[in-house]
Amino acid sequence: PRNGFKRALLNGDRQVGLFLGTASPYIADMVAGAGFDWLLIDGEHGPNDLHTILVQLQVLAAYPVRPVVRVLDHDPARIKQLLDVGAQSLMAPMVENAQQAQALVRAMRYPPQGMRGVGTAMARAAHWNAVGDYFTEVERELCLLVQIESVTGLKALEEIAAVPGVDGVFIGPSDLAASMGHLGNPGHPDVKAAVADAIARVTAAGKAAGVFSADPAVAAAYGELGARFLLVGVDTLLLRQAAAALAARFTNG
Ligand code: 3PY
Repeated sequence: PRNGFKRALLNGDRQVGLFLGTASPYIADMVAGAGFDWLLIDGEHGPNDLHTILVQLQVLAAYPVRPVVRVLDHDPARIKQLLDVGAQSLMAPMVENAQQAQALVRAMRYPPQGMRGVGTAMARAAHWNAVGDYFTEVERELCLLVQIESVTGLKALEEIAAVPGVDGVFIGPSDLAASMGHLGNPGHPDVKAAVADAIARVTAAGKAAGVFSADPAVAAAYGELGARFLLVGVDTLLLRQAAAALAARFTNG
């Protein structure tokens, strides 16, 4: 099927999204209709495994919202399994040079362009086959977002963005803050300036820029600067904040 997330990025349409950090299909179901354009199933920091990711993808398939899976690491074997269960859009953390980006592209492609193995236990691919030829469609519809979130990565931004098969570059403010000596303070003015500069450079390179901020004003400002795919919140934080606010009404004073 067509990858609506990738099309939106190519069209220059803004995509506003939420982190799914709980590994829960119930939470995925609850927020799927909330009005976000995309949801990031967090396989890097969330307590996910292949099965929890698969179940969330199955739940989200019933909704127009577009799922993206953040991978644990760059392991081609894990990437192969995620693609085989039907993930169309992947986001890879901690990319610091063009070689790493190229390896991610190769992990997502069949030979001769890449090194993805050809499996037959492809439940979701079978679904793709129902509407077209999987091996042709997969080349067109798979989407790769790479994360730049270190000072080293920022230095190599242009070479990373230029890699064919990289559809978007996501700047990770929390890790970038840590890398810049401001651990825990992604709102530090130096970090915000570095993020703004990176958004401009990714956009100038002709690729879609993405970024996260749980502060809506900061997220909106990054959007004004040209970030095309935004993460504006995290399910875990929303639940924690709402629960704490409700409890406080009855326990404080
Ligand atoms: C970061 O901010 O470092 C991210 O990867 C997004 O949470």
